Amino acid sequence: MAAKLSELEYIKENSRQLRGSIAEGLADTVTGSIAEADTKLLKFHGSYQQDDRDLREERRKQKLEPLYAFMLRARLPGGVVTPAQWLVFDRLACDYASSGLRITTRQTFQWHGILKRDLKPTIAAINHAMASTIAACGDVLRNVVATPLPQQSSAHAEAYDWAARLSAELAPQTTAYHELWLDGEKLVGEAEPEPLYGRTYLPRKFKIGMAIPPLNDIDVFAQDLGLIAIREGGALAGFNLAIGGGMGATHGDPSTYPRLAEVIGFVTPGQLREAAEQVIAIQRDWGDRVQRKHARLKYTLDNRGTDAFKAELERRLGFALRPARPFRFDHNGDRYGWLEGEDGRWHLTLHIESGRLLDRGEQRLLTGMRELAKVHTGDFRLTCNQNVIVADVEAADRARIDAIVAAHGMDGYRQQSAIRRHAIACVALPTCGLAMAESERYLPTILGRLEARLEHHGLLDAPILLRLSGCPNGCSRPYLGEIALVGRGPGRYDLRLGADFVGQRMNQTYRENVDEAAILEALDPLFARYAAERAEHEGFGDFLLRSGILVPAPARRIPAGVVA
Ligand code: SRM
Ligand code: SF4
Repeated sequence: MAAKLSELEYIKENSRQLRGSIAEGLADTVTGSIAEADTKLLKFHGSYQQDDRDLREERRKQKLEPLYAFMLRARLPGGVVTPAQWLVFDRLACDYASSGLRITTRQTFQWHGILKRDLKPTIAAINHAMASTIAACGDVLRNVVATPLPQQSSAHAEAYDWAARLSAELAPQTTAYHELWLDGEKLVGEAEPEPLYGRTYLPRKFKIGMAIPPLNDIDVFAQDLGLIAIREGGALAGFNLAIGGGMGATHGDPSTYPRLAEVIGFVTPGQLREAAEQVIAIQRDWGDRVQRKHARLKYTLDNRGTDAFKAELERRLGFALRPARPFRFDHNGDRYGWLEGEDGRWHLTLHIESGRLLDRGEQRLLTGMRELAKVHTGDFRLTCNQNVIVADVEAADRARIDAIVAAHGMDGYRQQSAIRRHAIACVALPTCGLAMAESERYLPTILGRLEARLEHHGLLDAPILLRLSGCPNGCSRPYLGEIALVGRGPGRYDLRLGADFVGQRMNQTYRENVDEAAILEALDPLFARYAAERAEHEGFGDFLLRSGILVPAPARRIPAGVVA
């Protein structure tokens, strides 16, 4: 007898292409929430129902329902935002959201704390600004991420265009989005067909990211489908395909695990769209629809075999993938400060702690970015390290931009310790329903304590990659941090160590379920040895392995095609 499909498969199947009873739920003024099944469908429209977890207990005591509000996520391929869009997004943050604008680890914006009655005007305003929230969440292809400097060279620009094209062309086709949020015509009768996704969409979320070597600033091996742009003689020759990356895991369940994507071959730009679509289609047909925990592409590959998947891909494509081309990554962080493109125009990368744009004391990030948007003639690029690039600036405008940056306390990248500049933290409490421990709110505290230890050992300039996640789902891609804290419970984390600084080796658990004192106690002697024994330019993670402090963990899969 066939195993019973997961509940969500039935919800999708019966949703009339993602409509469910969302419209009725939005109109119900008795509660701040919508029906449970509709919360699942709402994700496909780019929104999560949440409640303020700081207030849960208090409201329960007062016999009030939880303080429901909605998180909204934009779909911004490659993280590109025009100044006009920025001003709209900023106004929405001020009018409707509770905690400013939040740049995510997939280079887009989130707004938190939007009340049910404000959801429709907010989504409508985002669309009027020529952006969307469709498929920013849900079991579909999510926001396609790409190395965020398209103007740096013509090959960069071309690669970015491909990322934007995939994002647009492989998005769901349902008219439910227009109907619900943009007063589009109401569907009568049968739902329209979804050519790629069918009635039940994908078994699970699907992520595509494009990196342009030597920069792996999007963590290409953490994607379901990673595209490694290959430039030859300055021109874009095509893309290596890397499949099956993913970070999510569940504590205590070894059948779930983070996994790096494997390089399976090379396609020309002309073959890319078809190859990407067929990878998604095979995952649609082969992915596990019984256990959502095992539904990502990484598990499909480990269950069916990567060779079998590749053979099926080539069969459906009608051509063989070419052998992967050599590539080399040298970095997966952002490069701060000014950088000149091939065309003589300039790009300024600013550090935004945890991607949170808010006005706090001297640091008036929300206001500062608004002032920049009022005068900037290029555009903005959000990065997968939660930062922002003021892109495409004429040399003559640099001083004016610098003055606004300094006036609003946004020039921290000039003075901050290297560990601070490279730290990433997921949102976690109070909005994330899955958080087991603090992350974004804890980052400033743990950074201060780590900086004190690093300073003691003369390591303030060592660019150690720190990543914090409030649970093992891994939204800050913690398994690729040289130091990572993965939440276990209030104030308790797994301490993981030993990733490289290029996103090609995962870390391993060094201490399980420990508190801050134990974390600092474990790290201090390692910092001492690193300071005394490291080789020139040797990263902290690499040092821990070379010195024998850590033994290499058996890799599930080694990304092939890497030039050592
Ligand atoms: Fe994530 C679920 C936030 C990037 C793996 N993620 C969530 C939810 C929606 C919680 C939920 O399901 O109720 C979090 C909302 C928190 C909040 O209050 O905003 C959340 N994820 C985020 C963001 C905002 C983290 C951040 O601090 O920036 C990132 C939004 C990205 C975007 O713009 O689309 C974010 N999430 C990631 C990444 C990193 C990446 O994609 O590069 C990962 C690891 C890569 C991967 O997908 O494997 C990631 N998020 C997850 C998972 C684990 C999925 C799995 O395969 O097991 C969950 C849980 C789930 O899907 O069930 C999750
Ligand atoms: Fe929430 Fe966990 Fe993702 Fe952090 S890693 S945002 S706690 S789901």
